[in-house]
Amino acid sequence: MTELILSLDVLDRKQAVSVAESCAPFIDAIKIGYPLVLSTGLSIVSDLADLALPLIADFKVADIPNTNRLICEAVFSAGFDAVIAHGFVGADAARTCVEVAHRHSGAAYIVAEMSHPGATEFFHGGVAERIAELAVTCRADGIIAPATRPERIARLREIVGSKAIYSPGVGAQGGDPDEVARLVDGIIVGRSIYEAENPGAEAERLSRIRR
Ligand code: NUP
Repeated sequence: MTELILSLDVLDRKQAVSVAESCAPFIDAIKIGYPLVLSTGLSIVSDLADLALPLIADFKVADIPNTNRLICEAVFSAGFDAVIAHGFVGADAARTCVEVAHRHSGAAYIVAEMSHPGATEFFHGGVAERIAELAVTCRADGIIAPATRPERIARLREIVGSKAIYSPGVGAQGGDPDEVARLVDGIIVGRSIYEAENPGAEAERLSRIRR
């Protein structure tokens, strides 16, 4: 069954908790990034803890190994279960994120190719493929690949095999959940859910169409 991951990019703490609560029965994890953490602080992690859902820190960590280590230690100490890191920084820096995650019994996912139109400027031409290979070599738990380009997901699947692929870009960015759900381990959905009149109902609808 393809997982459904809520991307909780709202800025208000109360709204974040209320959207998360209404979606909780229909989702498999919550992804939190800079917008929410910079608005509320890391205490949002404890506000969401009662839901007992895995929390993924989408900080796209992209620094030297030592700084990546410090960032990831802070992420897991705050109570997150997984972190998203960039792979273009190289194997040493990406591997540091994976090692810290695993030391905390958590997971690390490497961004192989991004979903927005501009991502093709640098990720295409072999770079995404090389990052996917790096994710395998570094023993990452999976990769992030674009729901906006199913053919690219299929190509990256050839490289990562049974490793998890999580895919943002469904809905607001144009990706088709039906098509993408067949190719990936989890779809990541933000605006289509939290901007809906009834976020819980939208999450329930998406949870039914996933394979
Ligand atoms: O390539 C990526 N594309 C992407 O949209 C990598 C990501 N991590 N994301 C994130 O997924 C993005 O920052 C946002 O948090 C979420 C997609 O949200 P939405 O387009 O469904 O609202």
